Amino acid sequence: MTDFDHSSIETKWQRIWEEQRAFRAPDRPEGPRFYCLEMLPYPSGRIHMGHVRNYAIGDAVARYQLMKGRHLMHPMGWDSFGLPAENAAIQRGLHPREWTESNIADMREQLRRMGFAYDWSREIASHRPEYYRWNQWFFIQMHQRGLAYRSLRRVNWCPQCETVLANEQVESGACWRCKSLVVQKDLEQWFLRTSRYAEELLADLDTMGGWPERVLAMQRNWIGRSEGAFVDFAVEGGGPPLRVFTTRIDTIYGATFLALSPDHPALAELLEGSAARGGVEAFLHAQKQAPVGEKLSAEREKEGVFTGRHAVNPFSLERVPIWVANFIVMDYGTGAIMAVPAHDERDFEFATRYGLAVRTVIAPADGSSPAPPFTSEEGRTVESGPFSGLSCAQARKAMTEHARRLGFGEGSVQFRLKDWGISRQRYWGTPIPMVYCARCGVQPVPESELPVVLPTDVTFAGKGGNPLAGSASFVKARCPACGGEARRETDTMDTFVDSSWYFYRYLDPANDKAPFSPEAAAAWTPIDLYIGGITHAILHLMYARFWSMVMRDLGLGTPGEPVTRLLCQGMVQLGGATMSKSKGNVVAPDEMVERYGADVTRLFILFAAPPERDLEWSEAGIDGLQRFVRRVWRLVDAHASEAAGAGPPRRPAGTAALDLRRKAHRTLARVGDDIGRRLHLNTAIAAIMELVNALYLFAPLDENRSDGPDLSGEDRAVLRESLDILVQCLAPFAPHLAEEAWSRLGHAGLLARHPWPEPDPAMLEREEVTIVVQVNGKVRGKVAVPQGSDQEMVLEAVRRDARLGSVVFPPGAEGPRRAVFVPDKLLNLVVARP
Ligand code: ANZ
Ligand code: ZN
Repeated sequence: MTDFDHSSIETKWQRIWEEQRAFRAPDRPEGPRFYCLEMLPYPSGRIHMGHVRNYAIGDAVARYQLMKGRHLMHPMGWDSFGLPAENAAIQRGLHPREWTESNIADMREQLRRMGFAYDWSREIASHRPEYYRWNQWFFIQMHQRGLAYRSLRRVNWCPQCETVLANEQVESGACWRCKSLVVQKDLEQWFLRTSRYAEELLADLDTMGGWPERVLAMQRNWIGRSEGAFVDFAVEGGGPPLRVFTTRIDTIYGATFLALSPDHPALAELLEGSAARGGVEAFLHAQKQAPVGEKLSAEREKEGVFTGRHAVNPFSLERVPIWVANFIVMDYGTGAIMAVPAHDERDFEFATRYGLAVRTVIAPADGSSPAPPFTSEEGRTVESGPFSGLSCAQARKAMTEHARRLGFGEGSVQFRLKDWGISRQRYWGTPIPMVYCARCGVQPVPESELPVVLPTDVTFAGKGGNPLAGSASFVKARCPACGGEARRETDTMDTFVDSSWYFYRYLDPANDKAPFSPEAAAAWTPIDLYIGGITHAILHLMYARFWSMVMRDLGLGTPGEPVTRLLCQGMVQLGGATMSKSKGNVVAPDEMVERYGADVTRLFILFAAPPERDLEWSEAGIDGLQRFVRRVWRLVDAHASEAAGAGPPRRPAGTAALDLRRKAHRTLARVGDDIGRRLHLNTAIAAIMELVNALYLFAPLDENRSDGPDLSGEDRAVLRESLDILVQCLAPFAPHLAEEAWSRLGHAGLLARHPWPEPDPAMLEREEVTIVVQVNGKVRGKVAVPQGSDQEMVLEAVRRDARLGSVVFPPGAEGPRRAVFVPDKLLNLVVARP
């Protein structure tokens, strides 16, 4: 009897897999292939449990698909640009590159110790010039096509750190780092025109059946398509009209005031000569102190001020006051609204606060008269001149048409999806490959001069603005157009750029002529399965989809949609909160691997919960999984020699043997379906545990003997077959144990590349049972179905039954209204008579 020494066995197989290049993907797969992708980690220094979970899920699927005979693409890399490296540089005086490279080395080693089946020859890291030069190349392609442009945008600015802050870095109005008050500032920044693809990004969602419904909903919401209309309100006293965007033109007779964004460009002119000017300017000044961002604006208390001016409602010809209000954002619609307090929550709140008129123009369909605001569209227009008495939808159509005919409005579709601001005033990112020439303006760096490499003569102090601006050698450039002196752009790109296309680079990682070859992209994409956290459900996936569409239009051979099936794994939590360093509730995977081994750690994390669910960490279960691994090992160890001689089982065998065979083949079918189709890895492991129990019952181990019991030749053959199946089923979950057991059972060659066996259909057949069918309380017949059939299957048998079929599904009727089902026994139906 030998113990299972996880550390030597795991190292041994990791070495063999590597020597035999077991997980190398071919450049051009011939025949079926599977691209299994997991979100690449940020190299913070240590692998955490969230990573382990993500990668254990991916690895189980990858290994299964490889055994199923598919060519496997299963790469790994590093999302290695970003702020933490720069902060580490500030705090420890280490260059971000050194810090990053040393973290990558540590983390790669940790991943290797987990035994994940990666093709490490395809590893990429986004901070390396051979990678980020292609970010720059893409940027230039987009610039040429009008997809990259420069524009002013208001940003959150910390005057102390002299840097732009993302919305998440503003904590109750203060800088997250130095706590000084954040102000607003207008900065010239680079944008990518995601809006050009808004319609396609939205329309595709309807065809993406392999994505979780909640992610599709989040993406739909983020794109935020709204059908509505522009309406122009003439300004009393002259000047250009004010254009508003509304989705409810049907409520226009209830518009009692207009509200403009504090940033609305027409304000200056409106205020000229207005008595209210001083008050409005004080208000605008106060607003500038508040952080920007739509979400932040929505949460703020609604405040505003009257401009002293009026406009004219083009439908009712009524005079309405023009206000400025802090809940109107400039970058949606036109930055101006017609406010209808009777039918809109926000407008109602505002009107109540400032004593503005509330006029009801929609009456509920049910004849009731609720207190405003009545926001439902189930109603009819009232007090709406010639448009009264219409349904909301009819009114919208008629009013939009009326405005168009008279030239003061038109239908319009608006998207919430903004163009993507990619400028960051940081060092550790991809330099934006543009130069500024006093004579020729903004010029792209010629492709032959790429990459624009990050300079090394930069000091990291944490303030003083853009670090690249401090490097004289970097800033000084030649104008590509006139050859004169020019200044280099010192902003770097948002790190979401890096992760928008990395999965294509894996396919052709050494290419120095192009980001990747179109042939490689065509051969391997779309990605069959992408696994990662729900936290990336919106931005990362939206950008990745956008980038794929752009690349397709550049002729790079990529599909419009990069990912066929998406799995968002749940969070790993401790004490109800997501494990994170800042919360101090982290359990380090390396200690666990050291103590229990990679196989036990993987089994534990996969068995604890279904992949999509959050997982509450508890070490209570880990001993159980360690015992399970040892039980498997004892079984193999004890029976290896006697099983080794046995051939395949003949049919029929004795009852006990037949039961074991059935169990083994059903487990095999179950595990294959759970991994390949359902992605229910925890139930697959549970099924394997049951098979282990069955094996112990069939061939009990005597603790005092090192070998197994005496079995007949036929029983030995069955035992042997079941052990083989057990070990093969374990291979995706506990690959080291499985390889060792496989070789112990006398097989040559790697189990990792051994074909996944087909279950014997004869062993899957279930016994038939008879189900009594009652209809409206009376027994009307019986149907025979396989044991364990569910309600659907039994109903299907009822439908096909000559007599019962016409009773339960009479022509012209809807079928059963209610059903009570007792598995393997009874189906009780309530059927309406036609
Ligand atoms: C009048 C009205 C009456 C509105 C009513 C709604 C309900 P969605 O659906 O999100 O597209 N709006 C327009 N531009 C805005 C801006 N820049 N900032 C803040 N709010 C703005 O929302 C469209 C509605 O949001 C528009 O329709 C407008 O208010 C407001 F019973 O116009 B509505
Ligand atoms: Zn020039």
